[in-house]
Amino acid sequence: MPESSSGTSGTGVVPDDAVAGATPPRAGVAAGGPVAVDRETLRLALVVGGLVLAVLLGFGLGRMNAPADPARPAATASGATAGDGGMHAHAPGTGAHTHDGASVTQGGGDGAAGLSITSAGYTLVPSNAELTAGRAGELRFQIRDDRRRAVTRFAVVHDKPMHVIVVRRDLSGYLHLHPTMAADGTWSVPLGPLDPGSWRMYADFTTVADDGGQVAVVLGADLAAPGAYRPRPLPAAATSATVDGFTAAYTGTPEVGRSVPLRFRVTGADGAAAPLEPYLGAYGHLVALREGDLGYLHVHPEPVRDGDEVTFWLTAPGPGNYRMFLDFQVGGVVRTAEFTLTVA
Ligand SMILES: [Cu+2]
Repeated sequence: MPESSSGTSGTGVVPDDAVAGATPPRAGVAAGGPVAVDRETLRLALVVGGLVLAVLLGFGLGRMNAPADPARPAATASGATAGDGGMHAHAPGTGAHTHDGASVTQGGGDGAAGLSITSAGYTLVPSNAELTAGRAGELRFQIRDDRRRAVTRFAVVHDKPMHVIVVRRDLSGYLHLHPTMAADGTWSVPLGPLDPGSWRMYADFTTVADDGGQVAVVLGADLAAPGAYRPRPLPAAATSATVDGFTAAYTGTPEVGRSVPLRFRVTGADGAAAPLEPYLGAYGHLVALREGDLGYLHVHPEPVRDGDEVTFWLTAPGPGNYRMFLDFQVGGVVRTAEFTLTVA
């Protein structure tokens, strides 16, 4: 079954705090300027400003009270719906997401996600930002809403309600984890021994609001594993990678700002196509992280294979180096092939 990829929430409900974007300009601005104004002019300016405000508010209220289109999801408190043509306000820092098929990019401004610990009214709160290098531990965190309450309603996307990526800042040591949630909204997952260094975690999830609206969010936070950190240089760019005797290779040339198909093929040691098994609702799962700021890219898989090939659609947000991580499953074992990609 085709499932919605994690970056395209079909409903695109706007969080309540998006209304902050509609804050009207302060009336006093109208009376500003270097020239001193007399009291009457100031009063007039305030009156005019007030009228303009009243008109703006009336317009906004009119929109809120407009008859609901039964084909659309219910309006949120901000009065915005997914069907208002992208003209509504978004909270600063809202990640890239989709409204009626049109991509709306906020915050980072270029389509990379996971650069912020708080976005779209949600905040990632790790319980243990410091880990002990070299010893197995546990990663625990909550997702809190804009009233500091732990969120407990999540949509299952790619077979899981929560996807966590952990990677060291030099883009080594990639882990793709699926924590479990306690009733109080605390997520936890065992974490194997980590090499010392500065690590980054991403929580990739879709919340479900009381009205059923869904918001797809990727939040990121730094984790520290104290110890002697020797960053590894990024391996050279390549379109094939070998892991445990399997070779994954792709064709396609990513471009800045344009969605381009990358077609992956996995072969076994004998050179024949490996019998890929569905994993996370697809025949592979691909994450790309940007060198320099560790911006996180959603990469959307085609739900069906094209012969032996699995296709992912990648939009490079800008030139630079990326590390791509392809999870695939053969014989019940999930492996990760890693590629360095240079986008000109
Ligand atoms: Cu996952």
